[in-house]
Amino acid sequence: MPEVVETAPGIRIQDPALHPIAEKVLDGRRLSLEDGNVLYRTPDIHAVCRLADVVRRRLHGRLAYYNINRHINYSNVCALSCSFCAFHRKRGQEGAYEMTVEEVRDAAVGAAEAGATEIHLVGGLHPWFKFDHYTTMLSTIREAAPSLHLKAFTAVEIVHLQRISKRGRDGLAGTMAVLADLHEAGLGSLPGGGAEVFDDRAHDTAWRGKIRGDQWLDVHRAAHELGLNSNATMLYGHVEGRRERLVHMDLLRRQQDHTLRNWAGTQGIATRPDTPDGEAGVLLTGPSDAYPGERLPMPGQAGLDTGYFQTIIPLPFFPDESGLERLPGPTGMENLRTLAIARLMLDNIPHAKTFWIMQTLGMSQLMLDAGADDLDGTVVWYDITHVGGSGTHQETTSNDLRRAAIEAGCIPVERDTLYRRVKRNGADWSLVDDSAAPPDVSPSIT
Ligand code: V47
Repeated sequence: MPEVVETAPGIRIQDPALHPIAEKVLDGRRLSLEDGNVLYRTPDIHAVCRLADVVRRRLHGRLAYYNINRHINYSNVCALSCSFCAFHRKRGQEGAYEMTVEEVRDAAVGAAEAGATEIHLVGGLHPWFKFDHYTTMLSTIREAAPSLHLKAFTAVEIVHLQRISKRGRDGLAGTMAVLADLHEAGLGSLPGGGAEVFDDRAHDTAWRGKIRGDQWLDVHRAAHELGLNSNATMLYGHVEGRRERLVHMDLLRRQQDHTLRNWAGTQGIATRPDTPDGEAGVLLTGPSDAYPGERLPMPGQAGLDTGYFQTIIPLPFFPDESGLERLPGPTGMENLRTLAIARLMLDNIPHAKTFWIMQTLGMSQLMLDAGADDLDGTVVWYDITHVGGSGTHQETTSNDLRRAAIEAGCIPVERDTLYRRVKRNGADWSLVDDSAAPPDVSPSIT
C-alpha cells in the first residue's frame, strides 16, 4: 500500500506523483501540460477531484449556480456533415426542420412568460437563410420579450454568417462587423459550442469542413473585444486523445491570459511569470490572500473593457445515431476526471459547468464536488443529444436543480447568463444587488 499523505486538511493523496501538483495548486501556481498528463494517468482520481474542489471553493465556496433558460434550435438543416453529430439533416431529409421567425418568437415569449431569463439559440449552417434572417430573429425576440438575454450562435455559425453577409474576406474586421450587427439586433453573449477539440488531426477525421480551432478562438476574441462574454466547450471521448484535450485547455487559457492581462495589471492582480511558456499568466484560482478580487467584474466595469470566457463546459461525446456509433464514448469516471482536470488547468476561467443534459443530473451532483460550480439550466427542449434514448423534451424544474445542489452539500444560487444573482417570485425576477449583500463564498476546506 502506498503511503497516504495529507497535503491539506481533507486532501488525502495516495499517488506520490501528485504531490508536486498538489503543492502548485495549494500555492496558486499554474499547472503544465505534463501535470495535466499526470492528472489523467493517476489511479488516484479521488485526489484529483479533491484538488479541483480546493480551487472551486476558493472561487465560489459551496455555491452552485443554475439558471432558468430555454434552448431553441431554430433549424437542424446544416451544410456540414460532421460525423460526431446526430443532429444535422439535409433539407428534405426525414426529420429536417426549420422554425419560422414567428415560431422562434413564440417559443421565446412562452419561455419568458414561464420565467426564463435566457434563450440559448443555435442551429445548423442553413444553406439558404440570408443574414437578415438572423438579425430579424434576434430583434423580433428582443421586441417581444425584452427581459430575455439572448445567448446565440456558435463561432461556427458566426463564420457562416460572415460568409453569407459577404464579409468572409475581411478577416477579423469582418467578424467584428457581423458581431456588431448581431449585438445591435439583440445578441447578449456567445455560447461555447462548436469548439469540439482544438486539434487539426481530430478535425480532419471527424468534422472536416467546419472551422478549425484557431478560427473558433478568433471569433471569441472578436466577441470579447466588443465587450461580449462567451463560454467555451470541449467535446471529448471520440477520436481525440487526452493530450489533445490538454492542448485545447491550454489554448483557451492562453487566450484568456491575453484578454485579461491588461486589466489584471491595472487592478494590481498578480500576473505570474511562472507559466510554462514564460509569458505572464493571469491566475484567478490561487489562495485568496494572493489574489484579492479574483471574482471578475462585468465587462465595462472596474476597469475591464473587454468580455471574456466565463465558463468551461466539458461535453462528453454521445455516439448514438452519430457517424461514430462504433466508438464507446467516455465513461462516468472519465467524465468526472475530465471535469476536475479542466477546473485545475483553466485557472483563469471563473466557472466550470456540468451540462446536466449530457452529464446526467446524478453525475452532475458528484461533479459539484469535483470542480464544477454550475449546473446550467432548466433547458426544456434539447435536440443535439438524447441521454439514454430520452426524447427531445428534456426538462428539469428549478426545484429539481436546487434539490440536486442541496443534496450535494451546496447552496443553490439562481444566476442570469452573466452570473449575476437573480431574485425570483414565481415567473417574476430581478437582479440582486451584490454590492449590498455579497454572497458568502468563504473558501473553507472541510
Ligand atoms: O457544439 C454535438 C456538441 C455542442 C454531440 O455555452 C455533441 O452555455 C455530445 O455547446 N455528443 C452544443 N456532444 C452544446 C453546447 C452547449 C451546451 C450547454 C451550454 C452551453 C453554453 C453550450 O454539443 C456542439 C457539439 O460540440 N455535440 N454532437 C454528440 N453526439
